Amino acid sequence: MREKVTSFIEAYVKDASHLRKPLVGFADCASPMIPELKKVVLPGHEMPQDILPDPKIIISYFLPFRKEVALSNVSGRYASETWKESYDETNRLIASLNDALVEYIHDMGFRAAYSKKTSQVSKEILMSCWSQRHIAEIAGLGKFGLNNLLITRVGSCGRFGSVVCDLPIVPDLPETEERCLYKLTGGCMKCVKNCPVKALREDGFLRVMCQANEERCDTDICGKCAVNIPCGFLK
Ligand code: B12
Repeated sequence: MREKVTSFIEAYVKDASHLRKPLVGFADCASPMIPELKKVVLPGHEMPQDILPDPKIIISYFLPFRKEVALSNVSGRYASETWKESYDETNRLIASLNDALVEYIHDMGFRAAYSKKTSQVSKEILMSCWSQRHIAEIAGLGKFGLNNLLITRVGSCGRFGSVVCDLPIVPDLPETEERCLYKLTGGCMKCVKNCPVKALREDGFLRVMCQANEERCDTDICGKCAVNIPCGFLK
């Protein structure tokens, strides 16, 4: 089952020229880390059972960008055209992949659904009621770095999606290996230096400041903290 789901996701995105091979992880819906999300993210964070009755597994996937996408966004104050296009294209792909994956799981005789609450709650509450990064962390896909992004074994430059299901799959465990150089050595801080508005700091991330910059870009993006950093691409 695990291989079937992974192959399905790989095949679905293989023609997307801005992406590399995806990573797929499987989170246990019974993990004690899941109820914690109501504390670490928002009290209104959805539980898997809010999405699907009697859920077993959350399929979490990472769609890593190709190096060219990241390289296009290194210089300049705002996001490059290629970065913006890749952002939009990947968001569309995540939506259609989720629908296709749900149908594929139904055809196998199982149930599946996904959260519709993945956008930020509002302009004031810059968090969502389904935090893809936290779900991916529980699914063993990576660990948070100083750049506030989840660093997977292939890097942090890319986007996450997820689907809740009742497939009989043995879940993955959260990773223990740190990949953030700052956390490992106290050095690097390239992501902090890249932030054009100093929203990303050694002592934390000011999401309102980050968002304000993005509004000025007239987009929902900037992404300078995700490019030209050692953890962007690891394999
Ligand atoms: C709201 C939002 C924003 C807001 C606020 C960002 C934020 N950090 O919350 C704004 C508009 C500013 C934004 C900006 C960006 N975003 Co955004 N955003 C989201 C969204 C919709 C919800 C995020 C959320 O709920 N966060 C919950 C809060 C509690 O989490 P948090 O702030 O990260 O804080 C936790 C972690 O820091 C964690 N943590 C645990 N251990 C450790 C250890 C260390 C050292 C640190 C620092 C933190 C940490 O603890 C904190 C509390 O729980 C998600 C999609 C989704 N549904 O998940 C995408 C998402 C997080 N964004 C993403 C991206 C790529 C970006 C940008 C690079 C812009 C772009 N697309 O080019 C920037 C990066 C900013 C940054 N460095 O964080 C990706 C992240 C991919 C990745 N590899 O991690 C996501 C997951 C979208 C996706 N589908 O893939 N985003």
